[in-house]
Amino acid sequence: MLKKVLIANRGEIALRILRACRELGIKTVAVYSSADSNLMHVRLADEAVCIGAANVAQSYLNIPAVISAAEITQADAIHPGYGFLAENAEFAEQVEKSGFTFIGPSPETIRMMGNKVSAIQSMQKAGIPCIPGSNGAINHNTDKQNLEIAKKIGYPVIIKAAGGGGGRGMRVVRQERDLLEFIAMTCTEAQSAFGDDRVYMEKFLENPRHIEIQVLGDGKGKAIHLGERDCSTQRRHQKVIEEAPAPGITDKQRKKIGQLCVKACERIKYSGAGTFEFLYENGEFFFIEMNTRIQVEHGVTEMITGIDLVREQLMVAGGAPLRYKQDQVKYTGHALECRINAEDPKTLMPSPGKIDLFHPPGGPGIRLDTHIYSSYSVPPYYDSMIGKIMAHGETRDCAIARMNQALEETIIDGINTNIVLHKEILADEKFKKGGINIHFLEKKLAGE
Ligand code: MV4
Repeated sequence: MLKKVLIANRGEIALRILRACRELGIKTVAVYSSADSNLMHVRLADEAVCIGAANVAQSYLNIPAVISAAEITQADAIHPGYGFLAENAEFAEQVEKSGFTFIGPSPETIRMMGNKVSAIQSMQKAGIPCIPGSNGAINHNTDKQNLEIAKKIGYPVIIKAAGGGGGRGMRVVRQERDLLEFIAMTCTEAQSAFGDDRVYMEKFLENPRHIEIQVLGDGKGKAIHLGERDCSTQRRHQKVIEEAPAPGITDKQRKKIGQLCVKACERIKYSGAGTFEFLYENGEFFFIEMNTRIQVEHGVTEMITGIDLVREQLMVAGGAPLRYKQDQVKYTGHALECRINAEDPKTLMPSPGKIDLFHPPGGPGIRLDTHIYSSYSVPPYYDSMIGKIMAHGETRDCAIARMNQALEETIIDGINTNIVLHKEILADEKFKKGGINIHFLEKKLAGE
């Protein structure tokens, strides 16, 4: 079992990891930037090390500084959380070369999934349904070949950067006369953004939902899935609300796609928590990417399954087997998550500053994951997400009612937040009905 874990992150997820460590009797090391000495988990950790300046390049992305902190505190493992270094294969490799356990899959798996072309090829081989497309990079094709591929797929098509993901480096092509120019532009942008000019082509799905499958692997060839989450409520590729289960997905569909993901994980001896991202349209799942980290929205899965995903990450990294067999994974009720951001809900501009008063929501079925407290100052240097309110209930309607009340109870004075936006979404008839697609929120905000 792990004895001491260094938490290479900040904010609510750092606190979440600290809590899981405490439950397992694992000592904790917080690392923080000079702008973050007021963080709650820094106060609570057994040890804390300042690793650099406010700028992320000098602190949370500073690989030598993080590894040095693990060395001086004699930690035996590093949990990267999400964002920052969580999906950096180079980091995972250096962590292991320095003699520490990386809490996550192998550097090879992270690298393979980081390149979307190799991720799709590997998952297609493993039997995961993928979007009809070029089956690989198209950079070295002739113009004629690319025109033929697009014609065969059928317009509209989308050109995506192999090094992209999360909505970066993509371009939709609606007519043949734009194809070659748009491929060239996407290549140029991909080279400057990701240092890799490889691009690939897929059929463009007009109105999909974003549904993802949570998995856990023991790193030795055994894996389970924990069902799906619907993350379709997003704006500018930032998720706003997530829920589980996905409205309208049947037990039969869940079982089928879940089993395919498990098989793929077992094949690559996946270790730890992971997520298969799918677009879902007309009753079909299409793989787009795999995330090799714990995700922001993991809590909704925890609420409906009762399984602590961060504890499982720590246990598996310590060499323990998975605590659950697939038939022990049971789903109860419905859960929603509202991401609370320190931002102006109209302009989307970040709203850092001092929180004069914070009053958390509570009551049956409510979970709040946040690091904020009254008098905490939200620094301007990092992501604006300051917490997540989750609501669980027997039914989706019950979970929504509980979430409405939780949003009503929450007081965050001194900064702007997107709580008003959440209230508007929950009151929307289309949202209440369930099963909205990825364009719902942007259309709603545009007044459509
Ligand atoms: C797509 C797509 C439609 N067709 N691929 C955006 C983020 C990245 N993970 C993949 N993305 C998309 N890929 C095909 N073939 C539409 C999107 C997309 C999207 C996907 C998930 C959640 C929100 C989105 C918002 C805009 C576009």
